[in-house]
Amino acid sequence: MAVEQSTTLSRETLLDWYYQIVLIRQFEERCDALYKDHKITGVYLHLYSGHEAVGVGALAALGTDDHVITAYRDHGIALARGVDAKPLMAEMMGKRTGVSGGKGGSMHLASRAHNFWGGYAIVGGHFPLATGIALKVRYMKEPNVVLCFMGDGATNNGYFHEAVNMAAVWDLPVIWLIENNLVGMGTRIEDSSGQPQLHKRAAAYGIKDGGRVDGQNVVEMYEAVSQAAAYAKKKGPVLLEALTYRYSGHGVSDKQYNVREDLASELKQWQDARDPINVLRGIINASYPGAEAELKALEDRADGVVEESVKFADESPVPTYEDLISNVYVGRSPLD
Ligand SMILES: Cc1ncc(C[n+]2csc(CCOP(=O)(O)OP(=O)(O)O)c2C)c(N)n1
Repeated sequence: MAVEQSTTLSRETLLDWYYQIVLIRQFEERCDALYKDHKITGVYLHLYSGHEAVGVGALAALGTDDHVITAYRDHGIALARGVDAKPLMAEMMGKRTGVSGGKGGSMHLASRAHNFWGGYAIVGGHFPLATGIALKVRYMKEPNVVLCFMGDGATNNGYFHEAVNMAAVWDLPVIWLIENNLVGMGTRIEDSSGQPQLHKRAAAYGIKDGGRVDGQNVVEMYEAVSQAAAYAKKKGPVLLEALTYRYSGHGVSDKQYNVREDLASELKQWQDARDPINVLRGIINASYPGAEAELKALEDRADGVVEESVKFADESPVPTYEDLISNVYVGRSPLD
């Protein structure tokens, strides 16, 4: 799908996207610090830093009644979907006021109010759910679309074939959006995929190939997902690939970038040349020069929002025993 920059985007829209991208970056950097401070716990913490323009551009193209689902690199997508930073940070810290009651944590957070269905840690486990949600949309004759984010590595999980194929057979309104950051944990895409241009797999399922988009450019992401959504609602699934880069490795404990000079230099190249904040700054300066003071004010605003979210989360209580056994299949332990 050729991406046409058909829309003249307003100054207000571009500034709003700038704010969202900066908010995600600051939120994630703060999470990194809180993890190192043991305030956020868990085996992994996967940050969205570097990917921000993918989530912000893609979600700007959706309506509030559309559906969103993703894997474990989910905090940034939740913020871009409009989930408030306070319950999000509280969730990160496992607090009762968290968006999932403190029981989901970093990898399993969701918000029904936002049609944001999570947050899944089992790689590929959310693909059949995306197909299922889209089946419901089609069955109920709703005018909506399901946007399913995934990593490049996840496309080699068997669920990818099953879920994408069924969505194709039933012409379901799904956008399969691959966030190709070149690596799955420590394995390069060329070492795991026979066809590293992942969008080309669309041909195998007879669905629309949405092409490869610059995931560091929020405007291109918005345009591509807008076109994909229009197509998916009318005709069926679209497979879209966004090229991006993860700034903090697989998770914050990933030491590859500290010990491998080639990776450190690749990371630096992406940060220097393709950082989504700088790319958008360039677009804003080209279209609406003289916005420097406003951009700084937006950065300060994001800083304040993150600060408040940490305070809120810090002061929130942990879940009670009753909380922990609510909304689960088994109420009390048989030993009680
Ligand atoms: C079914 C399954 N297999 C293996 C894992 C371990 N694992 C966690 S993340 C990951 C790599 C996924 O990479 P990708 O989909 O590219 O996402 P990214 O981290 O790049 O965003 C693997 C293999 C898992 N969580 N689930």
